[in-house]
Amino acid sequence: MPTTVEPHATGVLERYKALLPVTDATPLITLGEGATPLVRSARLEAEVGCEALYFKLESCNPTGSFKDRGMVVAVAKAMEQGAKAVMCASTGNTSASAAAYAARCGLDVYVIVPHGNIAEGKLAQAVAHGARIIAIEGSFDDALRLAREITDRYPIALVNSVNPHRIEGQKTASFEIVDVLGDAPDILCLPVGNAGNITAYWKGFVEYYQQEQATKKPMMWGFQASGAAPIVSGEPVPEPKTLATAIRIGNPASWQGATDARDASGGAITAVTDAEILIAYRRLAQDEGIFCEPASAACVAGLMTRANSEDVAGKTVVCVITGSGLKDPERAMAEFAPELQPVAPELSLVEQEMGLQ
Ligand code: AN7
Repeated sequence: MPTTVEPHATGVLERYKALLPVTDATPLITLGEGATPLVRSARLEAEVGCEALYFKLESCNPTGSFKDRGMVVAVAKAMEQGAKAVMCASTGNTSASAAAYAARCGLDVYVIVPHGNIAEGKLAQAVAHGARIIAIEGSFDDALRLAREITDRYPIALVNSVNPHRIEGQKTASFEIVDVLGDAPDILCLPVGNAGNITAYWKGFVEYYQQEQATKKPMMWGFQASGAAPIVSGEPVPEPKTLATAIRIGNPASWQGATDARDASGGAITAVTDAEILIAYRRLAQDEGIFCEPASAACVAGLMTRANSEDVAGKTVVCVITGSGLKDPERAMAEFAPELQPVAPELSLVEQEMGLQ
């Protein structure tokens, strides 16, 4: 264990304060984020053909996504600077996380979302935490432009990943992976939307390497949905489309960070189709016991595809499960649910339903 880290401390700020922009004036707020499980694959590993495949279960964070790691730092720094309100644009998870931390800290919170393209569980979280929700007839990219304009004009802190404190917090996931594996993995797979997370992971791996906590850095394999793949095509997508609403983003704010991570790591950012995402979503749920949201499945879909053309033999691979399947129950029901026909509470009918007769 690196000496700079307090593994048993609660929360990202306390645990990694030596490696974060924490000052004496930073409130060490927490909802218990971070220290998420790194779980080895039960079935897909053999199929992919790598030495070891792990899933980093960021869905186990307090609001059910990786956003909490960055949000706790962004909100703490906003409070340190005297903010009374925070704001974000969001495809859902950022708004859920911002709403939770703002509620806990007594801040007002405004979230601006693309109407009709945010999963129900995420909206429910934002509503429950008392966020002021502005739905626009536009995309996430429109929402982010507006959030930037508003926060330029009013004393409201912007807590999207364009806020560098978000990136600082999110880089701690890399530290955890190295701490658990004893070194960096060979390949890190993750979905790419606004591209803050790939930027953050890379920053974390580079810092740990520089501090000699790791002997290598992973290749960064990022995956976009084919209908929302601006970094793959090299130009913004005016009307991004994918059922993975979390990554339905046409002009990522951290574009440069993503391409830097890709190029410096010898990695790649490629596209996966919605059909491939749904296959991985099903395989994770039914072969691994991991219920994630479709955007998270994109990186497993991508790994399964790339493993056909790239040599992964002997490699240790980590896939980041960015968000919980509970976020998007409608997708799960649409994908898996048979029409339920209730039967009378009689043994023979239950046996019949179970296929025992
Ligand atoms: C589950 O919540 O952009 O590339 O506004 O929710 O860092 O954007 C969410 C993104 C991957 C992509 N997986 O991460 C938002 C938002 C899940 C996500 C991503 C998101 P970035």
